[in-house]
Amino acid sequence: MENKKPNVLFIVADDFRDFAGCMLSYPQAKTPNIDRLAARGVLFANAHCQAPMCAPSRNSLLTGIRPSTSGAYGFQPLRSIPMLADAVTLPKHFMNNGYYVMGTGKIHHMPLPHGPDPSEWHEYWPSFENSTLTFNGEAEPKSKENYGMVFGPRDIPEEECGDYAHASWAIEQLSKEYDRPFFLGLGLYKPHLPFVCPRKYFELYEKDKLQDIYIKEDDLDDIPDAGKRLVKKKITQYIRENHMEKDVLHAYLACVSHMDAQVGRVLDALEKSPYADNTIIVFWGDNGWHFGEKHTYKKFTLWGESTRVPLIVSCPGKTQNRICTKPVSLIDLYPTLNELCNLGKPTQELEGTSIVPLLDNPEADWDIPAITTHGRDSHCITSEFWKYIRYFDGSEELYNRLYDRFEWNNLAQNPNYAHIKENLKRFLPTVSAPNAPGFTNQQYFSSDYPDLEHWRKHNKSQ
Ligand SMILES: [Ca+2]
Ligand SMILES: [Ca+2]
Repeated sequence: MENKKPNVLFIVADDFRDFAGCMLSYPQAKTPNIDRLAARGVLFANAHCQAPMCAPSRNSLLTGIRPSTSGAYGFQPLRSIPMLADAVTLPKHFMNNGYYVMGTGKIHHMPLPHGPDPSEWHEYWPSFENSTLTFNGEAEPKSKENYGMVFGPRDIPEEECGDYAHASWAIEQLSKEYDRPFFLGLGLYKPHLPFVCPRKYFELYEKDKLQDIYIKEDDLDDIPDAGKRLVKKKITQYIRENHMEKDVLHAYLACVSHMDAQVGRVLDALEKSPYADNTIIVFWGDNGWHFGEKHTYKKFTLWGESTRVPLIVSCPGKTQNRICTKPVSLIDLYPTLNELCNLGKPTQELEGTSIVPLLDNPEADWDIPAITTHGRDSHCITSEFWKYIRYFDGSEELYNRLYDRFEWNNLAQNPNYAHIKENLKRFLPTVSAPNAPGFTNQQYFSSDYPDLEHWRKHNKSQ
């Protein structure tokens, strides 16, 4: 086995913010299987996506190219972006290096034309045209009135859920024999909206005992207009007016546990398979989610709730139950896997950095921050202790992550921290590609900010 290249099990969960139990961001979250994966790997507690939305986050990870370099800031299909049209994606790179490459579920943003395509995967289930299954119970009224907030328990057998089916297919592949190493991608659609899943996962939690999300009433007062314009006013008001905060949180946590259970089934299958000792496991979430923090819901911001994601890398014989607080990025996975599997030199220049040194020693010196981009020229730089945001209009935010973990106190205008700001600014991308066709910068900054009076009244009445 010594000389054999390792297999790769590559698992992504959609819209899964830092609510893995082992991350302690929301300690009541029940993710026993992700926790046990963390116990045999390195849990990156300060990992960030390159864009706080599905398509650009995944396109950047899959190509190793930053949104600011490619112009892929929005929901454009990967191959429609001129600079990415011929990029060798991560699965394709494995294919080029003699791997058997197979996938299921949501790994690319959507089915074709977003991807996956037959040139880069040997097999995709159920098909290249229909890559992600959803179950019948999800066909609920999603309307303008409810802002897509469909949630609640469903009385359906778990076996009929999309993610269950995707996991089952992955399990089946783990029972087969291969004449070469494999790359197996599993894209789980939960906990993405709609927050619906079998009732038993709702019953894991007592809604009334769920810990409140920390929200600072005047949190937006020290935030520049460009930041306020990221806030989703209407959906936030809708949830607050209808007193649905805890229901939404409860439903999300249930979907997290449902997704975690599918991860557990696949981990069990791998452990029982002949591949247990020679398979690298990577688990990641593509972007975060707000639950009212900064008076917004969903993603699409540069604040920590949107940018921070779970990331676990487990390499048999190499990693064991360690937590790394150094800043890392999803874009680092391409060069990391390239190094771990000793593949050939990647075709295009990769903009991430291999985090293998942090797998060897999670406390190694590391001065490369994580960079997240939302629309052209709006970036967030996250270091181990600081966070700096610079919007397209030059306005700024600066937070001390060590003493202000909720990013409440914007220090950007405080002259005492000017040197910190200057230091972080050095990492702002120097390339600023125009938006690739199909998206404009305005689409990222369309809403106005909420009427906080409304929220204050609502809070007092509770
Ligand atoms: Ca997503
Ligand atoms: Ca604030």
